[in-house]
Amino acid sequence: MTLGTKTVFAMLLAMMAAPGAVHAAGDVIAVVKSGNLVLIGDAEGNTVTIDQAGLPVTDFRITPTGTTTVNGIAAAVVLTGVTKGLVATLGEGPNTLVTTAVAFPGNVVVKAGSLDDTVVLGGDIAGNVKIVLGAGENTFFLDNGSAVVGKLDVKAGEGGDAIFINNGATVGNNVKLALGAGANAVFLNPASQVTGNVVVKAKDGTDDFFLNNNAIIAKNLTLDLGAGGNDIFLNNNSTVTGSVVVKGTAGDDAFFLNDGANIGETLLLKFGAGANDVFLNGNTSVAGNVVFKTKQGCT
Ligand SMILES: [Ca+2]
Ligand SMILES: [Ca+2]
Repeated sequence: MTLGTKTVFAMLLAMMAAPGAVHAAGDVIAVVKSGNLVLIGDAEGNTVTIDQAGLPVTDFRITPTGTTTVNGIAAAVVLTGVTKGLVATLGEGPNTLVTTAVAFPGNVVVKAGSLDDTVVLGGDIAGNVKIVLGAGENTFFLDNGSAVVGKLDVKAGEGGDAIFINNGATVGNNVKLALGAGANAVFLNPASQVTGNVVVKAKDGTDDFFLNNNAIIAKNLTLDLGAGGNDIFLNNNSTVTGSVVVKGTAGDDAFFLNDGANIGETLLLKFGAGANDVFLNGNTSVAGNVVFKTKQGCT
């Protein structure tokens, strides 16, 4: 489609008449409902931070950044009476939601749209965490030293997503990451701990999984990574107390059990076709059986 000079001029006039439509600010409604802190974003990108610095335990401060407003104003809002968790529905994006040193007594649920969203959870969550990020290149961080007492579920669609359980962070129950197609990356960073199972599902695309130094998974690790050249690293002195099952299909997959890493039960690698590599390095241990299944190629 080509636009005539008159049409373009008319559009420019319309834009000048309604500057808000050109640089729409994006507003987040923040309320407390049934003990939950409820955030409702709009169709624009919304950026907000939540903290409790200097506030009573049931009070939360929501601070907008950039062009975002909260309840129509470009300044922090403090809400009181939060006795449960957080329900944030951010709408279309790109959205950024950050919590800093918060303590939520209940569950945290965050939903975002089809663009690139970022969610950073810092603090302690006494319940479960469910993060639904839609399509796009999404990023989720459980920040350093943060704690989720219950389960952690992250769902994302097409697009390369990155999930970080950062240094010393803990999850008290199962971690389930369903990341869809795209080049996804999952990091359980140094000294992080998951008390339950860790299950990662991905589709087409090159996926990477890192259980980094001294990180611990107290039950089983299951990686179902689909096609693409997937790389899996269980790095130095990391531990999976239960079994490790890794499934790939087409593509060159690589599995590394690095120095001092140990697996308490079975290691099962089903890599499908491709030039797959398996490295069991020095001082590593697998207490159960090691089973490697592939259609072709192995070094
Ligand atoms: Ca939004
Ligand atoms: Ca998204």
